[in-house]
Amino acid sequence: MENAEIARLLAETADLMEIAGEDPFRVRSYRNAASVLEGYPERIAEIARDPARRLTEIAGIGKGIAAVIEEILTRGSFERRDKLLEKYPPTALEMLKIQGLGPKSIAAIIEHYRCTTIDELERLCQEHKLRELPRMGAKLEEKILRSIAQYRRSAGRFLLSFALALAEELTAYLREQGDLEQITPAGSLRRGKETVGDLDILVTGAGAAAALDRFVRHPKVTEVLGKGENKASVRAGVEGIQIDMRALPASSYGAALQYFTGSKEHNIALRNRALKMGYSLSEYGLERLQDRKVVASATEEEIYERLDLVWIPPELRENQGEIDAAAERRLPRLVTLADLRGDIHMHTRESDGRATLEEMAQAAQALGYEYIAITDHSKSLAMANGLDEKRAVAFARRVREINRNGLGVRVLAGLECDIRRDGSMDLADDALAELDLVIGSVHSYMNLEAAEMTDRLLRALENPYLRVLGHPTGRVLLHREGFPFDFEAVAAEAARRAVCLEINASPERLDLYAPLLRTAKARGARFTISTDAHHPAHLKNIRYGVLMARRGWLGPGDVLNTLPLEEFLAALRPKP
Ligand code: DGT
Ligand code: CA
Ligand code: CA
Ligand code: ZN
Repeated sequence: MENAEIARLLAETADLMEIAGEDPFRVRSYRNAASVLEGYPERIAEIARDPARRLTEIAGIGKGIAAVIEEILTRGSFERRDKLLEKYPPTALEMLKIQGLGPKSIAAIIEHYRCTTIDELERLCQEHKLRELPRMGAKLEEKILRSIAQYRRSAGRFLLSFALALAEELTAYLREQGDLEQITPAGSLRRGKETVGDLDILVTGAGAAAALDRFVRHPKVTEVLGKGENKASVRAGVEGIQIDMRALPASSYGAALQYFTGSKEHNIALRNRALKMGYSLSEYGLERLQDRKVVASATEEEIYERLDLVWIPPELRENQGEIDAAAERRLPRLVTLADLRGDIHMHTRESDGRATLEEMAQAAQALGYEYIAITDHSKSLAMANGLDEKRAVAFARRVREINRNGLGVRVLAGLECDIRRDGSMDLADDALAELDLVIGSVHSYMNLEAAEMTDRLLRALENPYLRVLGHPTGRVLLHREGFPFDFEAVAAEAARRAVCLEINASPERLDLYAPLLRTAKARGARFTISTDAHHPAHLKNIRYGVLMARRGWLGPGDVLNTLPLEEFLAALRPKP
C-alpha cells in the first residue's frame, strides 16, 4: 500500500471522528499523522516490514497511530474506522464541506433522518424537515440550500472545459505582449483531468517577469493573492478560480514543466527513482548527487531519458504503473484526435437538439469526419420530444434518402434509446432493426439499488440491436455521482456481447474515466468516443473524450470510431 492511501484513510477517519464528537486532540493526531505520511520520502510499508526499524521513529507518529498503520497494512482498514463507517457512511464526509453545517449538526441529521448524501440533505431542507430538529430552523434550511448550490458550483473544482477556455484566453492575452517564448498550462489541466482545482501556468522568455505584471492586471482578475519576482497568484472571474503563474528561465523550463504538471503522486515516484539512480529531482532540475551537477533541466524529454525512461504523456502521469511501463518501453501508443473518423452520438431538432440534420452533417464535414450517426432520443424522454417507433423508422428512411444526395459525410440513422427501469428497450425490436446504430442509455430511475441497476444494465445488453451503451455511469460532474452498479460485471458482459462502452465527451459528463476505462479494457471491452452534441458547436467537445481515452491508456485499436466506415460497420456487433 502506498503512503498516500494510508494518509487518506487516516484523514478520512479524522473527519468521521469529528462528526462522532470525539476528543479534538485525538482527531488532530490523526490529521497530523496523515499529513506526515503524505509527504514522507520513504514507503511506510517498507519501514513496517523491516524488523530493525519502528514506525515510531518517524516524527509525528506515536505508538497509537503506529499500531493503526500496522493494522491498515495488514488488512486495509482498522477497527476505529470500521466502527465509524458502520454509523456514518463515507458520503457523510461530503456534508462537512457544506458551509453552515458543523459536525454536530451533521451527526444529528444523520441519526434522525438517516440522511447520508448531499442530495438527500437538500431534499430535507426543501421539504422543511430540518426545522423539526432541535436548534435548527427555517433560516438554517435556507442557508444550507444556498451553501449546497455554492458547493455544487465550485466544490473547489472546475470543469476541464472551463479551465481550458480560461487558459486559452490568458495565453492569447499574454501573447499580445510579444517577448515570451513558452506559455504553458501545467497541472491537472495538462494531464487532462476532468475537473481541475486551479490553473498553473508557466512562462519563459525575456518578458517573463513583465508578464506577471500584465497577468495580475487581466480584466478577469478579482483578487491578487500574492506576487513576487517569479510567481503571482490570483483569483479570477465570478467563479473565483485560482491561477498560479510562474516566470522561469528557459534553462529550467523542462524541470519546472515536469514538476508542475504533476501529478504529485507521479512526481513522488519519479523522485524516488531518481534518488535510487543517484540523482535528486526538483522543479529546478535533475542533479547528480555525487557532484551536485545539474544533468538535465531544459526539457522534459532529457529528464525522463536520464532516468532511463521514455517520455511519458501527461495524461498518464498519475502513478498508476506508467513509470514501470516507460522503463520497460511498453507505454501504449495513445489514441489522438486525428485518429477519429466519426462522431456517433448527436441530437437534432427531431428530439431535443438545436440544429437540423443537415447543419450537424455540415459541421461534422468541416471537422474532417468521414461519418456521423444521428441518435435522437426515444419516446420515454417525452420532455425531449423523443421518437416513437413510427417516427424512428420514418426518420431512418429520410436519412437514407439524404445520403443519396451526398452530404459530404456519411450519415448513419441511429437512436439513443432509453433503457427502461426493467432493462428493456424503449422501442420495439422491429423498429430498432431498421436502424444503423442503437445506443442504449439510462435517463430515469437512477436511484435504484446497485443490484437492481446491475440487472437492468445486464438485461439491456441482451437486446440484440444494442450497439453502444451510452454514458454508462450516469455521472454529471460537480452535480451527480454515477449511479451505483457493478461496473466490472457490466463491462465484462458488454465485452462478451460485443457492445461498445461510450466515452461521452460532453464536458459535463466525461463519466467513463481513467480507472473505469482500464478496468473495462482489462475485461476486453471496446469503446466509442462521441460528443452527445445538441448543437453543431458541441462537436468540438470531442477533444475531452480523447483526453479521457488517453487517461485510460487506450490506443486507436480500442476505439471503434477510429475505423473507416466500412470497417466500423463490420466491427460493430453483428445484427441478429
Ligand atoms: P488540481 O489543481 O487540484 O486540479 O491538481 P494539480 O495536479 O494541478 O495540483 P496543484 O495545482 O496543487 O499542483 C500542481 C502540480 O505541482 C502538481 O500536479 C504536482 C506539483 N506539486 C504540488 N505540490 C506538490 C508536492 O507537495 N509534492 C510534489 N512532489 N509535487 C507537488
Ligand atoms: Ca492545479
Ligand atoms: Ca496550483
Ligand atoms: Zn443521453
